Amino acid sequence: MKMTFRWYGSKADPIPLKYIRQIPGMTGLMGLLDRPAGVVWEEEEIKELVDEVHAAGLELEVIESVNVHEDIKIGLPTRDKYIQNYIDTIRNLARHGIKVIVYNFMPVFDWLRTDLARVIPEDGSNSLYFDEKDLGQMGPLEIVRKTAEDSHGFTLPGWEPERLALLETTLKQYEGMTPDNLRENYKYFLDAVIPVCEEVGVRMACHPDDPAWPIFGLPRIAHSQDDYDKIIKLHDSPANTVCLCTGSLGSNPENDVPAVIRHFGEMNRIGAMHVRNVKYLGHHHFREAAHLSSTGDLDMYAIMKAIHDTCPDTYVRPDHGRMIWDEQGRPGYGLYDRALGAAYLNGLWEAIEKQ
Ligand SMILES: [Mn+2]
Repeated sequence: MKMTFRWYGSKADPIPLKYIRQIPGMTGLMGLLDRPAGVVWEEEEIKELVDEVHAAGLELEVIESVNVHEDIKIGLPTRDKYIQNYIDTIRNLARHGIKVIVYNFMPVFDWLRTDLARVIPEDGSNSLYFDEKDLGQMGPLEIVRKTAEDSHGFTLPGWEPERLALLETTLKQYEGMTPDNLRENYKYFLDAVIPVCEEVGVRMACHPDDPAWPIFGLPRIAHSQDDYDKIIKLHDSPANTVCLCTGSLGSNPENDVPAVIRHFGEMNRIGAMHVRNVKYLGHHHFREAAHLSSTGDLDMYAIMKAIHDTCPDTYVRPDHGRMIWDEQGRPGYGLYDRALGAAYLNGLWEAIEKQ
């Protein structure tokens, strides 16, 4: 296992790399460049990021949030241009040592929450929260506006202003699209990019829908083991993999997360892991919890054991943390609770290794 940390870059992330380096067992980052979907990530800017990370004594082998342009998901004629840009980005990333690209194929919405700073009554910290009942009163446009207001001036991945301006139009373009239609468009994309990945030694890792069920009537095709079996078959290759996010899949109690890890781990189809815990509060109602098993409803030991047994060399990062100790920052991406999460996951790993 390579323990890593999501980092938004020195211009956008208040957490200095030297702090990340000081988390015990931290080997590298899952980094990103804040670029709108559809553009080419240029070599110069990739090199600058990689050099900066290496200078801090960390690795950069995983890049996240290379977002797929909506025209590709909708299947518009303009998609070929954006797919070519995606291919150019893959080649540029590979030239600078990137081994895994984490992305998603969710229509319109990346992850969705109804509250970004819900106070946890037990300890006074706060975390990301979702209650489907709250969506009933808010339409898609309202929820997006609220998310932007709640995010302390940061741009959340998937909620870039460029995309939000077009939200109404984009929602209309998805009207009538079925999951099978979306999968056809997904196959068109994978058929173009996966051969390039094979050639340059990069693995694409698809992040699950979060939360793990359909929202706003949009087709969503990545929130269960069955869904991922279908995705992998769309273009069968070791380069077509899953970014197995325990908190996203685990938001739906019907997903047996350790079993899903074992299933895809044994197939060598896990490109990267996001590991975090969730607390169920009711039907389609949850909040994010500390990583410790007893603070939520996922069995973190069983999760780490499944990684250990089936994909021990994969990249892992602690996912969203709570905001604790009065830290101000990007919701879900503070330093303190994610550092605690990494330490806890490393502790589980050491115990499993020594058993
Ligand atoms: Mn995740």
